[in-house]
Amino acid sequence: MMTSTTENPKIVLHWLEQSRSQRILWLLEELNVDYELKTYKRNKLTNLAGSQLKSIHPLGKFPVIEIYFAGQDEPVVLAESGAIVEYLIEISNNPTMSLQDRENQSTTGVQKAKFLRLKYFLHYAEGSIMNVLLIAVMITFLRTSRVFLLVRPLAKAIAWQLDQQYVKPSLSDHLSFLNNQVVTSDGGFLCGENLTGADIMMAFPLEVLKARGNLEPQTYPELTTYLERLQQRDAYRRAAQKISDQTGKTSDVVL
Ligand SMILES: N[C@@H](CCC(=O)N[C@@H](CS)C(=O)NCC(=O)O)C(=O)O
Repeated sequence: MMTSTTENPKIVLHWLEQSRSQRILWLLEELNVDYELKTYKRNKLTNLAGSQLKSIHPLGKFPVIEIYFAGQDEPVVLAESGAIVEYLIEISNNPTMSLQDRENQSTTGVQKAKFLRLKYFLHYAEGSIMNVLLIAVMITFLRTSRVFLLVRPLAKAIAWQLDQQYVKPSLSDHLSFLNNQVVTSDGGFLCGENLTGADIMMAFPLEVLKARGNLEPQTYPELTTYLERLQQRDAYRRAAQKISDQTGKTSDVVL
């Protein structure tokens, strides 16, 4: 039974299959935070979520958490996985993951540089690499959608051009950059020897890259091993198990 206080509010996670929501479920398991899970399915034809979540948040995008503070009738609704990750980490008082502690303890230039690296990746995941991946998804859509026969060659030509001129070179830059970041991180994680919010945020785009065949083990060996290391964590597996128990499906990405 979940009780709600100001420090330990009740958390409800709205989770969409094969989506970014999985990173929040994984984080909740890592932090050992009590939560309630509500699962949703994608539309089989459009692969979208439709309006299922719009009564909770007007944009209807996943993940969303509802935060029930003691003494308040209405929950606070929080969207954006980066904001959710930062918030959950702060309320859990996890000493190795807390951003606040890290910032306060950063007195030397080296510590400040490490803190800023973590901040950077918390934003980079949604602000940079996911944008390129979204365009890659649109290209696949252009190539495979059932547009009128007459415009099909045009759609394919646009897709090819976008892929060659923008997506392929961009993804190659991002993957080389990330592989190098893993090599220089001074530990098994993206920002050192402990798991941080940066790893939670980055697992999803890396899983998409792997599923699409862009993350090739021969070309990016350290990045590949890093992702496998994340996927082998107990909390990561517990989160995956939770999904298969509750929905009978896997939590794999589809993008
Ligand atoms: N930047 C947002 C992106 C949210 C987002 O686009 N979520 C996708 C899931 S991966 C979604 O809800 N898609 C369903 C739809 O668009 O209908 C975040 O990080 O939370």
